[in-house]
Amino acid sequence: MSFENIIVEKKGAVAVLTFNRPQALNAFCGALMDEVTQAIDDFESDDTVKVIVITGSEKAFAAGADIKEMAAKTFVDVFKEDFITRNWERVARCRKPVIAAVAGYCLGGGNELAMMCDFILAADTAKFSQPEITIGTLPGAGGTQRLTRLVGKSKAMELCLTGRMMDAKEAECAGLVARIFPAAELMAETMKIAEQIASFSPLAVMMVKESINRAYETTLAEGLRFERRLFHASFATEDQKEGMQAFTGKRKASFKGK
Ligand code: DAK
Repeated sequence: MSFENIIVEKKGAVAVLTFNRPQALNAFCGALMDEVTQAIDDFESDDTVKVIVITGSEKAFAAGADIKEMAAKTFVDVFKEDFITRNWERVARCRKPVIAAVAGYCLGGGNELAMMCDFILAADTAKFSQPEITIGTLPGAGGTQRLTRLVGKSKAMELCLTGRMMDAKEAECAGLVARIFPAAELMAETMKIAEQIASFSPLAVMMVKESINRAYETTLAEGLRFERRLFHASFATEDQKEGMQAFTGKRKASFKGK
């Protein structure tokens, strides 16, 4: 499939998906989200892709869902067609690690999509907000839920009720962002981190991802049991044998995903 609103590149084991709708600051129209869904499907079924990076431009990761596309819709329209639910959750269901590399505006649905990724790396120019309140609505793709889990009730409430923008430093202190880099170094640093993750056992990587995500869905006792079972299961893989033998033999491990 050829894409009009995103650019997809493979750099070794890392697939990079770049939003490419500069005329609208990468606002997410339906066509763009369909392309994101298709691209993630493609990456997921390609065994040579180990890690996915999602990014935008220097000016904007994404300025949110496309307001012009949404503006005239009625309640009946959005309710009947289950508005944009169909193609919005694919990133959150991806089993491979997904990193958001964010520079510039990361607003509304843009921030919600970044939060569906496994972690966010930010340029020092990044600005985050949930501005839906300023246009008479509220976050619709997890903003009130994922943001609250990441930054806590008080800050999520203040951000969603005022719609104000938060800079990268504040976002890092609050727990939304994992690390910050100078804007000019964002992609190089992101690729280094992605390549490092891609060099590990893809099975262990998937297990880590499943286990951490389980922490959001269950009690501590259940989560610990889940982690223990996955830990035990990792001993059924060749990669665990290879990793531990390589350590003992003082050589670099070569993981096969088996
Ligand atoms: N939608 C459509 N066009 C947008 C846009 C957006 N969100 N953001 C910017 N643009 C367009 C502008 O209209 C302008 O187009 P032209 O006028 O040149 O044709 C162009 O991008 C450049 O924008 P500006 O001229 O405004 O640029 P500035 O540098 O002056 O300002 C800005 C940048 C980011 C501060 C400003 O553009 C802005 O405030 N944008 C709107 C931000 C916003 O409110 N975003 C939240 C949208 S609501 C759901 C899933 C998701 C959602 C809901 C439901 N479900 C699964 C159910 C999400 C909702 C949202 O994200």
